Amino acid sequence: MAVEQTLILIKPDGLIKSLTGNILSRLSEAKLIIVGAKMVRVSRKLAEEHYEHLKDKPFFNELIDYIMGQQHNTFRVAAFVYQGENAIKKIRDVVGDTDPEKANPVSIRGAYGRITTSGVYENVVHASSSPEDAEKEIKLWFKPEEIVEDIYPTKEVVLNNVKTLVWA
Ligand code: IDP
Ligand code: MG
Repeated sequence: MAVEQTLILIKPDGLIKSLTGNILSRLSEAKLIIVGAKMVRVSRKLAEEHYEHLKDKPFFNELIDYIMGQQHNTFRVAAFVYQGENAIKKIRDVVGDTDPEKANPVSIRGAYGRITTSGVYENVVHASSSPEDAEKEIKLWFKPEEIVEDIYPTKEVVLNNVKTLVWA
């Protein structure tokens, strides 16, 4: 089985409900290692790039507001990169289905998610769903220096006379 990386976000509803510790405990059941972790203030640009594949959906604008924290008045998400064998599926199993009503009640989304009256699924966490998505998402949310292992190729560029490492 291949060693994979996966991006986890604790969305604004997860933070405001004080579920951070609980979610991290649940994720630890997957027996993976954390190779990156930080708090992020989500710009509209980052939100739109992250959810680019959903831009034609009727709930897209609301989804962008949601991940930016507009609905919960808490303008941050917690971002983590987990690594290990079969990491993507192991984490998705603990996280549960996209729709909190369909998610297994013992999964994170089944236990803590809800469907708002306006329609967006407030499902507490994001988890990458394929190796391709994981790579795209991790490169979007993290700089190479913020990950404690060499997971993807990097290159050195000079920005304002300072040598900086970026994703190749
Ligand atoms: P995922 O988060 O399980 O990978 P995606 O299809 O990538 O699911 O959707 C991203 C996010 O958009 C979901 O986590 C959820 O918050 C929201 N979403 C997805 N599908 C729907 C829907 O049909 N109605 C309302 N919100 C949705
Ligand atoms: Mg997805």
